[in-house]
Amino acid sequence: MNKRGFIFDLDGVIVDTAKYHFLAWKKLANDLGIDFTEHQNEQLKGVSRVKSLEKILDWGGISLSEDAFQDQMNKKNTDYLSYIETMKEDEILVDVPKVLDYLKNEKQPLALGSASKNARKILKKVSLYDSFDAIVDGTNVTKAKPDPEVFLKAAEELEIHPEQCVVFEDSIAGVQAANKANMISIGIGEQDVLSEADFVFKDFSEISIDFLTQLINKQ
Ligand code: B16
Ligand code: MG
Repeated sequence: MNKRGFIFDLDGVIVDTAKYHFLAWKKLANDLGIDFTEHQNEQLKGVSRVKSLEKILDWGGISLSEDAFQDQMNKKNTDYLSYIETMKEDEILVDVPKVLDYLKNEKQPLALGSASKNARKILKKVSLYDSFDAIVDGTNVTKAKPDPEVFLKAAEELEIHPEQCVVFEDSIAGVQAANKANMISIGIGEQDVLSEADFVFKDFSEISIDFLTQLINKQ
């Protein structure tokens, strides 16, 4: 049996926390008098907390002292954590368990590759912490997506060559990171947004067992 490394992004792929990031960033931006659109939000997906705040301030033409910057970062995270505090298994996105169970059954190594520093906390909340052979998150990397560091580290931990890895991603930055790592990129979301991905599906309900079998056996 062929072995591939299957790497899953977290926010927007496994759980719908992308909507909570959006709400928290929008509140922060609006409180600073900065407009914040869905289109701008798209550019923050998969991007680290620091880089996201830098971008928002840049859009608003605002500069902050180091302390004030840190205060805003903390504020955003406190707000975000208040949303995820009550998360349960029912916030796992459609058919994610079907795909994880199938790959596990086929003895395929599974990793999480997320930019979030809250990833482990969220996985525990939705009882998926033990579903992965490796977890690489925002606490383990120094370079943010689109840098491929997070996925290359995940591949290393799984002991699978990057070219034998498959990445599921909902963000433009994450798809670019997977492509830079020479991995197969699978976009979860809209085709026109994630056009750089090798394959795009609206969600996991569109991913068939046949497709996964072909991925495993692809030379
Ligand atoms: P945190 P992912 C990313 O997670 C989110 O997409 C992005 O919106 C967020 O800013 C980033 O994590 C950092 O998250 O503030 O929780 O450390 O999509 O790579 O799983
Ligand atoms: Mg994501």
